[in-house]
Amino acid sequence: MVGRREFLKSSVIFGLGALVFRKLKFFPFAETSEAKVQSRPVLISTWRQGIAANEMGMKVLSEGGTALDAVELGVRTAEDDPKVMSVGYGGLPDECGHVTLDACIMDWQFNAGAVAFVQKCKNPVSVARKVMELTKHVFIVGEGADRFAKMMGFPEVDLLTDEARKRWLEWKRSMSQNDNWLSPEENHDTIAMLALDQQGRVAGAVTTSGLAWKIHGRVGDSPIIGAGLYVDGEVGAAGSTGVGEAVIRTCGSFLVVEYMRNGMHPQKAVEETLKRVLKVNKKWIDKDPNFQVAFIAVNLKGEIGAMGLRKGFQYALYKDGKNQFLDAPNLI
Ligand code: SD4
Repeated sequence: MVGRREFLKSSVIFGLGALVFRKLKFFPFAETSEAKVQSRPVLISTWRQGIAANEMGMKVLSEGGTALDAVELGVRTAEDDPKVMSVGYGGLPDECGHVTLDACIMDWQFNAGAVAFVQKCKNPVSVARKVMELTKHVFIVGEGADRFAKMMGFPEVDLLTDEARKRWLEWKRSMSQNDNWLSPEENHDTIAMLALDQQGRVAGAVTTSGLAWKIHGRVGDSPIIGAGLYVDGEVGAAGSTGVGEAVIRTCGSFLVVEYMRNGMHPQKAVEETLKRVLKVNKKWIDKDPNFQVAFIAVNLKGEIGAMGLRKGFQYALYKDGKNQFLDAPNLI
């Protein structure tokens, strides 16, 4: 027979075990003693359009939405704005004059969705979320992605605005042997957005029209899980902007998250990742003074990281009730 003392002891052990199991296994995002909350919620987004995205994200959170809702609706503000010419409707086209959009989204439980080479829908991030929530797939591209978007009820839209067409014609007219085709000078403003909500759930989204004047069919890092975005509910999230090829070669966002998993502060994690990007891509970076890559990151404590390879990377940070537009430090 089990004595009363024995029974109590095993109940306590079982109870503690269940608590640990619950926290680590099913609610890895729940607060643990190491992941003491610094400040929540936290929203961080790349470039100037990050301000509006964060604003929207905070509204979504204050109305009871999750981190995932916040990033989806946050980045849609850039997709919908034709003045943001590197994202969504009004984005600059490829060399053939076609606007092709890429996006992805990921939550704190390794659910992920992505679309690339979308040409008829202005909100690829929401299509990516449908891929994530309604299919067994992660990534749908091209005609299939447009077809899927249509099936999901997204209206078909002509993404090329007059302004974007004008810019494309000017580029065509001024093409020469020496022009810096695909130079990132033209190519800022992909939006990557990360959110840590009040409950400690972390999520991210990235959406872009990619590098302007790219070869028809080219896809960059932005919709690639692990490159343009990575989220781990036990660790945090990271997202990127800049020359996608350089980020793909290093699995950039995944690397940032892995560095954080190994105990690095997000700022150190983005710096170490940029060092890797520089090492791997040196022959291209040395040749082009505009070659830019940048990362943002957040961990479960609400600590953030942001850094560009070169000077000029800016980001928006909503933290402690303030939405600020900030200059990030640079590596070189
Ligand atoms: C791409 N990473 O397609 C994107 C471009 C970008 O800021 O981020 N521009 O490679």
